[in-house]
Amino acid sequence: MERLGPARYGRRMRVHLLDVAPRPGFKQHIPTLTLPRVAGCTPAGVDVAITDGRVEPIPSRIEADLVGMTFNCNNAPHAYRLARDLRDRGVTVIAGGTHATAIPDEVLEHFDALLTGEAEGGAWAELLGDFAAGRMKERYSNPGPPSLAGLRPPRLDLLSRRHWYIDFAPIEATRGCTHDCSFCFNSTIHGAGFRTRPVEEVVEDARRARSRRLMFMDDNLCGKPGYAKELLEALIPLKKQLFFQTHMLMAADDELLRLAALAGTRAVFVGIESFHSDSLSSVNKGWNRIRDYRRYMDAFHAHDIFVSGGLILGLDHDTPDIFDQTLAGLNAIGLDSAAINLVIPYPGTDDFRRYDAEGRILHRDWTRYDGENLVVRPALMSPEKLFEGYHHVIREFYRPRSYLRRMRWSGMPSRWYLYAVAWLREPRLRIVRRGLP
Ligand code: B12
Ligand code: SF4
Repeated sequence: MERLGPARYGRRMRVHLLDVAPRPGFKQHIPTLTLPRVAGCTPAGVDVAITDGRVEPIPSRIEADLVGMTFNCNNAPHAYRLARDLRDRGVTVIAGGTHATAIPDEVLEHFDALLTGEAEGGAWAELLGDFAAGRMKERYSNPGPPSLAGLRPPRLDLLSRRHWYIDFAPIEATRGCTHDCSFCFNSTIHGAGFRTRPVEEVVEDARRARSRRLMFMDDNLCGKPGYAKELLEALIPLKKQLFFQTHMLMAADDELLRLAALAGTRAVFVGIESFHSDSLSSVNKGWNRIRDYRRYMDAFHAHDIFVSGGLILGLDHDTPDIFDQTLAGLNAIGLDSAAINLVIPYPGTDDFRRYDAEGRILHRDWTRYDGENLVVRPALMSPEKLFEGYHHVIREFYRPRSYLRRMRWSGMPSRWYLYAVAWLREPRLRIVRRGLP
């Protein structure tokens, strides 16, 4: 790896990486992989520190030559303010990550430079090299998605140990997805296509992990069933517990489920999205077939795998019936836990451009682009009806009686703790009176 010399300062360059959040929350978080990965591909000779704003306060004085920030859309306004303060104090501030990749022109108004796409592959090293030589440009990116073979280990050692993280080791095996759902950010960050890491390198990371519980940060671990089977089989001897995101179609492959169970899979997150087939087709997810949901859930449960599902309310074919339809559907398939969100077209996506062209974007307050607030005018109901129905679905789904009924029905008594954790941590249970613009 390239080494950066002390040419500019007469000492080692200091880089501080920040995961921006307005304030640390009270709940524990899963350790992030994003900034440890960026730190991992930082050239030798540079001192790197990480502050994860979700779990620790961002220091009021940062002693660094260069600050690199990552942030989601809803934390962007806070990141912009922070960048302005740091730049006023003479610190060079650069941005990276999903939001910066999606709308670079807006982000660049607040930062000295930005890196779009992934840090590996040379782009980050080039930025730092140019900065050290006093010739930093405004924009950096790789010519194409970098290879995932031989990635340097993520600097998880830089995450603060004093703060609240759940006992999980973050890990990744793939990037990208084999699908192209219109609301998803995947192709924006990773480009089209699905890349996999060599199985032996993932297994080595799993072996070295400090926790027994592995949380895969992949978008769709089972996007390529052949690769997933090879990986899961290789993980069996490690006797770890696995948690990952996958598509529903995984449950159609019994061999895959069997290997997942043997490898120690405890829970998966799947995109259910909707119980309305036209709404599914409208977001390019017509391949999710509602008639198969129940069969798939039974298959996951038969292997003792807890299933959390993502749902979106307010899609373009949703009428006011969607709320009861969704609740009936959720109870009928026996989904264990759910992340129920309102439609959020993230700026920079085709969905955003379409809603904008139709004059349906209600506001551009990025802090409210979090799935709990209304962002677009629904097509077939009033915004008030959608907001009310959204809260109704959450209240009913998490009503202790219906929750316990689904828990008994799944036939997984050994997984009681996952139900308890999912219920207690569900942020959407805060039934708040906000969200209408
Ligand atoms: C795993 C994951 C989670 C996990 C864990 C998050 C964590 N602890 O880090 C969980 C389940 C908790 C989660 C929750 C949420 N998530 Co999430 N999540 C992801 C996912 C699938 C992968 C992220 C990841 O770790 N990738 C692996 C790392 C290595 O890659 P990376 O983050 O892209 O970083 C690389 C590059 O982007 C770049 N880079 C990134 N930052 C920087 C900074 C600098 C300075 C540089 C140089 C480079 C750089 O270099 C890195 C290495 O290559 C992404 C989808 C995706 N493909 O990005 C969504 C995603 C990031 N999540 C998203 C959202 C909306 C959420 C939630 C708000 C959902 C909700 N409504 O509750 C919450 C809030 C989380 C929070 N408060 O932080 C959105 C963000 C959209 C946006 N622009 O705002 C995404 C993009 C999914 C989507 N909808 O398409 N998430
Ligand atoms: S299947 Fe999931 S990860 Fe893949 S494109 Fe669709 S929403 Fe994104």
